[in-house]
Amino acid sequence: MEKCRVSGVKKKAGDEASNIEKSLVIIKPDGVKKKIVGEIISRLEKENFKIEKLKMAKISRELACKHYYEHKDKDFFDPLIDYITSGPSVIMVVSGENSISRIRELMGPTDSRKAKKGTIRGDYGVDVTVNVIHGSDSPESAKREIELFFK
Ligand code: RTP
Ligand code: MG
Repeated sequence: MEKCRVSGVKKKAGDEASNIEKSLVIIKPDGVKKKIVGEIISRLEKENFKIEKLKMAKISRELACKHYYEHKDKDFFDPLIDYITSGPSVIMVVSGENSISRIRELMGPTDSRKAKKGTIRGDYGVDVTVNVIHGSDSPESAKREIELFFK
């Protein structure tokens, strides 16, 4: 009998390029207070991202410190923890093609004052601290953060 020739199996167009990633996205307390939760989710969905998990919670100081552990020695750490725990946030697992870098593009840079109009931070952020949204910055961070918030 003729052997199956795996190399002869045709893949669907675009299969090679597929890189579906999961990202942890947080609509921070200022975003919830401004009533732009729907607007932000809509922007993600219009870019064909899938909302896999979603919950609303006031992040505890303990969880916030774990999440932002990499910044623990920075001057802005205490104000950052005060800000992220100041009210309810919306916490999501979002998936899609190259979602990590593409979501960070939609967000805009950390400093809202430097973010272009049309980005989430450019349209709704206040400054370098109060900036509406968090998105994972690497596959390793995404895995760690998703386990932290959705264990
Ligand atoms: P995020 O982690 O929240 O997605 O933000 P990011 O990657 O754009 O920025 P990162 O450097 O990781 O900083 C985390 C959050 O800390 C606050 N921050 N304040 N100089 C400051 O006062 C300062 N720098 C950063 C922001 O809320 C930033 O999103
Ligand atoms: Mg970050």
